[in-house]
Amino acid sequence: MSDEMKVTEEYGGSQIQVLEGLEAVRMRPGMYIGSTSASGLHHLVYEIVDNAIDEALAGYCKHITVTINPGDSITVTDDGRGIPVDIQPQTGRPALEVVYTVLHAGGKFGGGGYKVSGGLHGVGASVVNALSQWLRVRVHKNGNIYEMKFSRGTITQEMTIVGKTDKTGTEVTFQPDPEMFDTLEYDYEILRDRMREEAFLNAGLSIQITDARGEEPVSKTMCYAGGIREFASWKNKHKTVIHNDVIYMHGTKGDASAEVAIQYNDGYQENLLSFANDVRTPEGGMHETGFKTALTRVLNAYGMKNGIIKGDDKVSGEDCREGITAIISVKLTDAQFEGQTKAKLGNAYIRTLVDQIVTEQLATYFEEHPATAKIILEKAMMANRAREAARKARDNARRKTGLESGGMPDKLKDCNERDPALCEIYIVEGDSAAGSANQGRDSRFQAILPMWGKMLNVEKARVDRIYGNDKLSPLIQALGGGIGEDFDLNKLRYHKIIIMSDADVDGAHIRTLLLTFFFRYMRPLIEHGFVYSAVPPLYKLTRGKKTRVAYSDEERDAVSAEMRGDSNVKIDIQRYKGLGEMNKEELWETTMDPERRTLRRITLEDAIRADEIFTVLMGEQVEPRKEWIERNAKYAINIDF
Ligand code: TSJ
Repeated sequence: MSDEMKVTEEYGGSQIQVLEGLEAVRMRPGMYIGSTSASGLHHLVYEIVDNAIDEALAGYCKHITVTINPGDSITVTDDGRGIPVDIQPQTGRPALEVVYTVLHAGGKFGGGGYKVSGGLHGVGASVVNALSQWLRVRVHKNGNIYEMKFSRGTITQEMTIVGKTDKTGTEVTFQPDPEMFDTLEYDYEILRDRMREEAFLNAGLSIQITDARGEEPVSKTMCYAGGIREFASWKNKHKTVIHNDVIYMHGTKGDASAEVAIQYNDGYQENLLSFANDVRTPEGGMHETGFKTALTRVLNAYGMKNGIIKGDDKVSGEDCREGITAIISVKLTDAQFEGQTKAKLGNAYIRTLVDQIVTEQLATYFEEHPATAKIILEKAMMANRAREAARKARDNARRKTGLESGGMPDKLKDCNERDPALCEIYIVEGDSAAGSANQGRDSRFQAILPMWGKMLNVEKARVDRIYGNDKLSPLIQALGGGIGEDFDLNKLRYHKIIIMSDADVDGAHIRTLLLTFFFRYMRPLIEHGFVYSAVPPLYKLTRGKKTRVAYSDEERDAVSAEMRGDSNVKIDIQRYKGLGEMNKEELWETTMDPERRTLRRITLEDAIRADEIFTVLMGEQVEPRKEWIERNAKYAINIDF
């Protein structure tokens, strides 16, 4: 009690509130910056930069710099008007002081779920001040340089004019408080990536980030005149896009604005990035909902109107978003963040705004760019067919394979072992190779499944025909884990699934088909590293009664030289044309014996590549297929995964 009295004597009433406010921040920092780990530490920078970005949004600032100084203090500067320094009538204090000492209500992590401020952000300066061991701010304004200093939220130097200037702007340097944070080390890449995002989201704004901690400073300046249009193409930079122009739409309603940029690539991933007031909203929310609804509606309407979609062939929302890269950015003064991590935008009027913008402007864009519209729509219809086919295949698999009854396909030569972790299944191309594999295997733990005794002409067969017919049923049945959404790794009967096919074009096709199938319908198999490619030898070398094999041209030459030794005897070299040429002993020794074989584990990247090749090879369009084959003709023999 007496302490409080003393404070009352020394400070005015409003000062007590100030200290109590900032003390609250130091008592529960997580409430204000999310956490006191690395994420919270970096958040301090974002809070300060937000203020400078507000100045840019107001139209007064073009360039922001962020510097990590030696010792991990941070300096942020802008070339805006400078924080006001005049005395506020309500408090009788300089506005600059109020900015740093008065805790603003709410905050993204606060209880209210609101951000309340004149600008879009700019509530966090006092929070950063409270959590800084020291903080110094300099304002260039009115021809003067004003300076003020703080320690852990309290003033250590009142606002003072320390020099003259002909510029305007704000410069802040702060040292995060070691008493408050678990870690004090800034990660340059994290800050750079976030600043890049800010630069994309605020077209024309230049942000320079510098790491001045090392011998040589590292620095990057980011400025994108095209804003989120460039963001979308940047996201696609390692992808093959299916239309060159980024589709851009924007609009405003009252204080709120929304913009959307779209570009499709030839992949299957949905790459949707949404932001509210430059803050990522990974859980989506009203802006995403508005976008998705409108996109689906516009694509279907365009397809029906132009006779591309007939009758019941409507494409679903998911179909419309296969291969999409979309940036959605909305700005509003009363953003409500909801959900577990306050990462979901709750303002319903934003849904209406985004929906309106996309409905009107995307339809117009499609009218003006029919070729692009057609490409996108065809991709969605392709996605729709694949989804339909997968559903049919699933139904078929359920019916025909009687997963529940546990019936096994006739062609499967199963192993005796029952523990899936110890079991292997070889998927073998062709009947003769399967014959050798059957006789050569160790039947205790190795199962053999022959497939495509007579190759179906995969090159001509369409996606839905392959999945729709029963060619894959025995495989689904043998593996036992089901398919698609129902796939269950726990029911899998083998933990090594080994594709054994020839090193020729047909073999490559079969691997492509199988990998694509696994990738699309049993992806966990690949993610868990259960799929392998057998590596059969390419050459057999014979000297008298001695034979050896080689898996590559280099090895062939080395082995040949070794076998020949000093004598000048002839070594017979035979190239295996296919697995079918090997007898059971040869196959066991070179390709199946766990002690001697080589297996290549299939990675997700391998599968993604297979999926891409498959799409081109099996797709509807003849031209891309022809092009691909021409482009890859010289490699076709070596397509290998
Ligand atoms: F976080 C912060 F407050 F410390 C901070 C603020 C940090 C940085 C790097 C920049 C800023 C900041 C604030 N830059 N520019 C401004 N602008 C204003 O505060 C400002 C200037 C003029 C007027 C006016 O009406 O004349 C109004 C405002 C809000």
